[in-house]
Amino acid sequence: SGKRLRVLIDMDGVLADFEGGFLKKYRTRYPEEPYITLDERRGFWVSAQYGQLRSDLCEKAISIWESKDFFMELEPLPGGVEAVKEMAKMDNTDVFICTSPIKHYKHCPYEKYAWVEKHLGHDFLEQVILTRDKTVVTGDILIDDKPDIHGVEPRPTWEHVLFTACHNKHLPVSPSQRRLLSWADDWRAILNSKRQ
Ligand code: DGP
Repeated sequence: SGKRLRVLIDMDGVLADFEGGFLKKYRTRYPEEPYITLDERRGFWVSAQYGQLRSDLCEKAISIWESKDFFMELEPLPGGVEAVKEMAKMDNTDVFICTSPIKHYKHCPYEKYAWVEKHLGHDFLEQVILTRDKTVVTGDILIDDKPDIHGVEPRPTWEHVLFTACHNKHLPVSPSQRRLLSWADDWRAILNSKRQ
């Protein structure tokens, strides 16, 4: 085979259960307030949908992921950690975790590293890329649950494979965009399709 395959994997909504962790902590902190079930989630931005429900709920939602221990305590999504470990052992394959920290930087960047160390091991910290602009990172594939990924580079090198999440599962699939339905789906076939 030819050159090495570089796989970029998003963290929140792909490896770590941001949506489930958010809802659990929101309901604990604001037990009297209305909430949006995971089934009712639409759109990538949680705060936008809460703001539509009632304008003051936008900042209440934000307060959840800006809190200490929010990112650290996110549960792994089923099969994700195992898939990343298997992928990283494959021949001619480089795996990086490519994740955008929130701009409230007090806890999030530290806790993202701590999460990777806890679930993937200390050595895997070498593979972490924190960036607010994923278009400037080169790779063959980006597995990410955000439907629209834009930045300063108009022609990113990677193919964006949309990872299915509660907020994007109802979106019509454009014929040009491939999906990974979950980590039980055939991610090996997607990787192999990109190998020379
Ligand atoms: P990424 O999944 O790498 O694209 O990172 C996006 C981050 O933003 C992730 O931590 C989830 C978080 N997020 C989700 N909804 C909202 C929101 O409404 N506002 C902000 N500021 N961040 C959000």
